[in-house]
Amino acid sequence: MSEIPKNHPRYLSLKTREQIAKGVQNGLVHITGLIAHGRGEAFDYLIGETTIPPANQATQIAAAFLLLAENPVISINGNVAALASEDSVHLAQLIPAKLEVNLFHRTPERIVKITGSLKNAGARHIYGQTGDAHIPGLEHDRGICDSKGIFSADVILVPLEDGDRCVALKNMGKTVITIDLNPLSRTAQTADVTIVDNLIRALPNLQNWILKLEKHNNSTLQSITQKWDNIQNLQKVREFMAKRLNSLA
Ligand code: PTJ
Repeated sequence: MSEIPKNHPRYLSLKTREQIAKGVQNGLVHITGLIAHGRGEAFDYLIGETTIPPANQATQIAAAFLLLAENPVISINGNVAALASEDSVHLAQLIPAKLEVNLFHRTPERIVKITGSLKNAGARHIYGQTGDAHIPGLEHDRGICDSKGIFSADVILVPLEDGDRCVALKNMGKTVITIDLNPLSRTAQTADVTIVDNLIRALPNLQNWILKLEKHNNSTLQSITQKWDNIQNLQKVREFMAKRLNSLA
């Protein structure tokens, strides 16, 4: 990998890109994860590569849902492991929540590598390694999950998810939180809480919201979640993008 000078104006973006490319080389990231990342970069450009107000609001709501949950699970795929193993593990410890490897392109080798990355980041138990349950409606290996993990989760955080799985999880009656830079994706439209932000900003922000909200009792947290309207928040994101594009035109 080439050395990126720290004073490069696009240092963070380039460093993140290198991390994903390295993830492909070391087997964490599926080759199509590069395409997913590129799409994410394009949308990040549109919001100015910063956490915009509606994303921050969605992150606060996500924290409230995760704190109220009885069996919260964070789903980990290759891109998430490559970009944010440490932040994912830290978040799981704060909530506390379970971590489960759940892959679109599932192979035993990738499961071992992603599990290893989470273990190196400090995780003790990682669900999803063998999988003794199946998400109804999802064909083949994409539906493999653990009965004590995703299968029985009440609230699930699925960063960078594919639309099908989000719909299937919703059909199981779960509260689905996603982190997706594309506000138009099927996942973004289907989830209960959509955080339109880069994973690498959203996870530390989510950690901060957990620390702020954990002092509150359940009825206060419930009153926050009850008022939430995800469709309206996505509208605010699109308006932000449109205004920003107009101001630059
Ligand atoms: O590791 P696997 O096998 O489970 O595969 C993972 C990928 C990401 C390849 C797979 O789930 C996939 O193909 O996803 P999609 O359908 O391309 O959706 C990924 C979404 O994440 C897109 O809407 C991107 O805009 C968005 N995205 C990409 N990078 C980021 C992101 N959102 C937030 N932060 C990012 N860094």
